[in-house]
Amino acid sequence: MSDYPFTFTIPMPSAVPSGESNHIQRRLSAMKGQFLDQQAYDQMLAVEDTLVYEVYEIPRPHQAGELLSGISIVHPGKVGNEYFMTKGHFHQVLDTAEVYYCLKGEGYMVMEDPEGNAQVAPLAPGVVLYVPPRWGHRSVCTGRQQDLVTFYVYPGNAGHDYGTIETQGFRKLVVEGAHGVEIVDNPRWKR
Ligand code: S6P
Ligand code: ZN
Repeated sequence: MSDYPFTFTIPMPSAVPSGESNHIQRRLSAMKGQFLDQQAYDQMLAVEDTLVYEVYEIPRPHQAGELLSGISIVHPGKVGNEYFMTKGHFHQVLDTAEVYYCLKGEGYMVMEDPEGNAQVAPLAPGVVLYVPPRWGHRSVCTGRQQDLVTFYVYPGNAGHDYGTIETQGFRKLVVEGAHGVEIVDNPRWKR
């Protein structure tokens, strides 16, 4: 890990950052209970433990004053009619924000605050999304064949709270409907 100012590049189309990074891979098996259609999930998993998304995190100390940045890549696919997505989280230090810059693909950022206010923002190349403090967030890839690739930056001390989302998911789901992508209410969600 560099103690000096440093640069890196994000070569396209791979979007794998040059230089040192922590590569995290999340497969279907790591997402039990996250997709609404449990039967479709079990059937898919029985065939293959598909790679759903990857993160390349630029290594920095997880402490206040630092910025954590990296690349998030959500692969195309669906479980039932629900598009592949990240697990999603609130920041453990709830009062910390995050910026996403979309480099490639198409999709949405599904967000909500602890009071249950929901927002779903479209992502496309060139879109910068500011996720304010307190808003949980999950990225969803709606492309048929293309990855959703975003660059993110957030405070080093933010941490992750996955438990709240694991319990009942986000208020909104992104699914393929009769006429394409639809944002629908999550029937499992309770205030
Ligand atoms: C971290 C930031 C992203 C996500 C990544 C994977 O605060 O929001 O780096 O970690 O998109 O999502 P998740 O929900 O599995 O951490
Ligand atoms: Zn985050």
